[in-house]
Amino acid sequence: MATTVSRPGGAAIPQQLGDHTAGRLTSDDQVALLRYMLLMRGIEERAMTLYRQGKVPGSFYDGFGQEAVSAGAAFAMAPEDRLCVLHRDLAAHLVRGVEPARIFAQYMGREDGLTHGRDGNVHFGDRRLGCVGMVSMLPDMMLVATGMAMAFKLRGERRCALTWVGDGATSRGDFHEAMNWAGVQRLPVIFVLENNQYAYSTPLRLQFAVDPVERAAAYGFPGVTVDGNDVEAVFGATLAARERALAGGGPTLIEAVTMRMHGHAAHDDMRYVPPELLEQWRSRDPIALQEQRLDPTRVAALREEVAATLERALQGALASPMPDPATAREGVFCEGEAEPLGDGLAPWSGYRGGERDG
Ligand SMILES: Cc1ncc(C[n+]2csc(CCOP(=O)(O)OP(=O)(O)O)c2C)c(N)n1
Ligand SMILES: [Mg+2]
Repeated sequence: MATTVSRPGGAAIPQQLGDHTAGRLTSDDQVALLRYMLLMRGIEERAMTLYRQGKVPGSFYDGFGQEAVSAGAAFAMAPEDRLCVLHRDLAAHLVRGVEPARIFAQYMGREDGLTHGRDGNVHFGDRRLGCVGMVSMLPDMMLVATGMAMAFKLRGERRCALTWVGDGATSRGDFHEAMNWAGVQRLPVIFVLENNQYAYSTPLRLQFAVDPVERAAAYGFPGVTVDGNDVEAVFGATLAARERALAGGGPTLIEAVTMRMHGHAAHDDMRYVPPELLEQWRSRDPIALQEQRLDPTRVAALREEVAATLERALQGALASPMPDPATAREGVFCEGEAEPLGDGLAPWSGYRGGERDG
């Protein structure tokens, strides 16, 4: 299926959708991808309400409209791979096995959250599931992912690291350092460039003169562009990049073209975004696109199941206590030997009985 994705002020990007995935995703996989996107959207919608009720301290960031980027990329990764998850990539945590109740609790600063109340909506990751929680300095997680990939190479391990990176973060020096080292060392790392048209209020045309995906060639590895609202296209591109990395082919930069449908954070009314641009992207909602591929009866049942799951999760999180203030200084710094990261879930059925067990 061929379609186009347009950018404001730029030429249309031709897309070849579905080519990578033909024959690789079962209908259960397709439903699973939709489920992760519905969970992400449902959690973030409910969390926005909690924020407005004053139950979420600090700021609130979401990835409304970008669900396909984290769900599709994380779904292509194996349990032993390692992920650095950014602020608009909630579905990646879900794919790796974080329960929705823990996410609600995290946002509300409760004891049962991933950080037990040490942080809120953005900086978290379950290291037992192979995820590194982000730090705010962007795009430092590219360097962390590159470092993990360097370790895999030095140890001769057949594993891959992946991080997401925003369009705005590509203008920083760290982006170039990570790209350069990954290219020189041919490291098994995947950079998913989440091109959502804006960095805070700055549109793409004020950020760079050359599309950053084209920079990959300058560092000696491929840059590919996919429709970031098509979860199967993101999955397919990530799977291909992972296979390349494991075969010793080195890194890939995947540009997922999408749109930030909400403000930078909950405080931002995004009046600087032209309404017609939003309308254009609203008609390409990633959840609606995936639903069109599936049996409507199955979709309806799934939506009901997700709503019930989220209601239970929310009630569970609301019942979670606030952390004991006396413990505030515990678990902030590493004491003693650091434990290695653990393996996460990798629900893509293609790993069952395949390379993982073989
Ligand atoms: C080094 C650095 N400078 C500034 C900031 C403040 N900041 C946080 S998010 C953001 C915009 C990031 O835009 P982009 O990379 O496109 O990601 P998006 O928020 O659009 O997903 C900025 C400037 C930061 N976190 N790190
Ligand atoms: Mg951006």
